[in-house]
Amino acid sequence: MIKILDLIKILNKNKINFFSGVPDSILKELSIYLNLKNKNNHILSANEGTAVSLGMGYHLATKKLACIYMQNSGLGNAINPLISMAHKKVYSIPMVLLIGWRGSPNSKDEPQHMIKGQITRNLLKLLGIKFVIINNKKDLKKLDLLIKFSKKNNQPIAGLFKKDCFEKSDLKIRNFNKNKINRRDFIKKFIKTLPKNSKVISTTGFTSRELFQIRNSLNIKKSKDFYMIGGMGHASSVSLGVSLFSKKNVYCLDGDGSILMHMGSLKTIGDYGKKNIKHILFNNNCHESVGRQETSVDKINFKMMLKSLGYKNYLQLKNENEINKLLNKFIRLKGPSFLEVKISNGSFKKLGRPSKFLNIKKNFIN
Ligand SMILES: Cc1ncc(C[n+]2csc(CCOP(=O)(O)OP(=O)(O)O)c2C)c(N)n1
Repeated sequence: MIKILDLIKILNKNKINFFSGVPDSILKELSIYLNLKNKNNHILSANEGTAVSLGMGYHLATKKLACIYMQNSGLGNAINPLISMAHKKVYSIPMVLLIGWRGSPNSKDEPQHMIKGQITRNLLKLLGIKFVIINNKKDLKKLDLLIKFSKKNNQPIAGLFKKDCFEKSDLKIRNFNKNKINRRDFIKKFIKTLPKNSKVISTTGFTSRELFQIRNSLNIKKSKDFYMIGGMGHASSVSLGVSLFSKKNVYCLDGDGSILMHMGSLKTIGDYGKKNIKHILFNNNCHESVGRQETSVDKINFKMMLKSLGYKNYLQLKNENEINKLLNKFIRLKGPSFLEVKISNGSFKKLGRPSKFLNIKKNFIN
C-alpha cells in the first residue's frame, strides 16, 4: 500500500507543488492531505477540463509542472484542453495527471465505471499520454521516471491509481457543515408530496442512490425517476430536455459539486426553461459522495445569480420544520423555479445503487 506522503515526496522532489483537480474516492487521501497541509497551493476545480487548463496557465507563468488529479470518469471533461492545447503537436505543455481508476478490469465496480475503466488505458494511448499503473509503493518509482520524461519532452503524463492502493492516514477532513436537514428525510417527504405523473431526474452520487432506495422501500409509483449515475453536472440539462418536450412537471435533484461542474447550463435553463421545470439543489457545501471535500458553493448568492439568469422563483429551505410547507409552496410555483435545501452530511448506513438501467429508462419514458 502507498502512504500519501510517499507520493507527495516524489512530486516535491520533482519540484511539483501546485495541485488542482476534482475529487475522486480512490484519491481521497490526496484530497485530505491537500486540504489540510497544502491549502495555499491547491485549487479545487469546477470540472476536470478547468483543472487541466489551470495547470496549463500555471506552466505558462512558472515553467513548472502542475499536478492535476481526477477520477477517470472526468477524463471526458479533460480531453478537450488535453488534446487541443496541451498535446505535444500543439503547445506541448507538460503536467502530471493523477487519475483514480474506477472500474479497472477484473475489479468489482458499478456498470458505468466498468465501461470507462475498460477503455481508460486506450483513451490515454489515443491522447498520446504515457502512463503508469500504480498499485503499490514500488510503482511510484515508475511515476518518478515518467515525470522526468514529461519535463524533458514537455508532455502531459499520467499515473493511473488502482482502487484501495492508498493507506488510510490519521488526517481527517473537518466537517464544517452545520445544516440540520438531512437529505433522506427531505427525499421521503418529497416523493410522498409529488403530484401524480411528475418526473424526477437526480444527480450523481448519494442523491440518486438515496432516491432509488427510498422510492423502492416506500413503493411509490405515481411519479418516476431517472438516475444520473454518471454524467456528473448534467442532471439539470437532461431535466431541461425532458421538460421542454413534455407537459409533465420535471424536478431536477442537484448537488452543489454537480451544479458547479457545468454551471453554464443554468443560463440555458433561465433562457429556455418553461413553467414545468423545477430545480432543487441539495447544498451540503461539499463533494460528500467522494470524501466531503469543500466546494465553497455556500458563498454563492443563488437568489441574485438565478434571477439574473432568468429563473422565475427562488426559495431557500434551512429549517427541518418547514419542509412540508415549503415543498407545497414550491410545487405550486410556475418555473423555472429553484429550491435551495441546506442539507447536513450523512447517508444511510446501507446504501443501495440503482441497477437495471434499461428498466429504469423504460419506466421513466412510459
Ligand atoms: C465527471 C466526473 N467527475 C468526478 C466524478 C466523481 N464524483 C462522483 S460523485 C461526486 C461528488 C458530487 O458532489 P455533489 O454534487 O455535491 O453531491 P454529494 O456528493 O455532496 O451528494 C464526484 C466528484 C464523477 N462521477 N464524474
